[in-house]
Amino acid sequence: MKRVITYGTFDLLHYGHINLLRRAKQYGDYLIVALSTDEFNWNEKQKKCYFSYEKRKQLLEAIRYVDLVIPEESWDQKSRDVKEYHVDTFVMGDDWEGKFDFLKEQCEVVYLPRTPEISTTQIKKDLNQ
Ligand code: C2G
Repeated sequence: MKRVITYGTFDLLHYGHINLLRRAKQYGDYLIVALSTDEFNWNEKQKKCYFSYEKRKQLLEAIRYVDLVIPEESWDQKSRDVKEYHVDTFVMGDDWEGKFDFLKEQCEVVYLPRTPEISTTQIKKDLNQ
């Protein structure tokens, strides 16, 4: 079984996220999503999520491409996760291009083109108009 992992906040889940998850799953048979906790988002990304970790987890678990959701609590857990979950392929959107190349010693690293013209930030801006 080929195992894939990806990381993110996935707040205000949208089709850009789904496109990423669908393509990530094509690299294997089992897709793990490491979902940023509320604390990690606030402390490390200065992001205030609209939906709580539990709600965002519930949404992700309902997606056909997703097999397991685990918490992302720190920037430096990736290497440990790759080992612990026997990951073959690490996938991220290409806004992170090159940032996680250190994982190449442990697994395949793939950066996928982001879906244009959609982001949680843009959604929030549009709703405020
Ligand atoms: N994404 C995408 N296209 C978009 C928006 C997002 O492909 N239009 C991808 C991002 O590149 C990322 C994933 O969807 O791979 C999740 O996006 P975010 O929730 O914004 O994730 P981010 O805040 O970048 O967190 O340790 C890594 C971080 O947790 C990544």
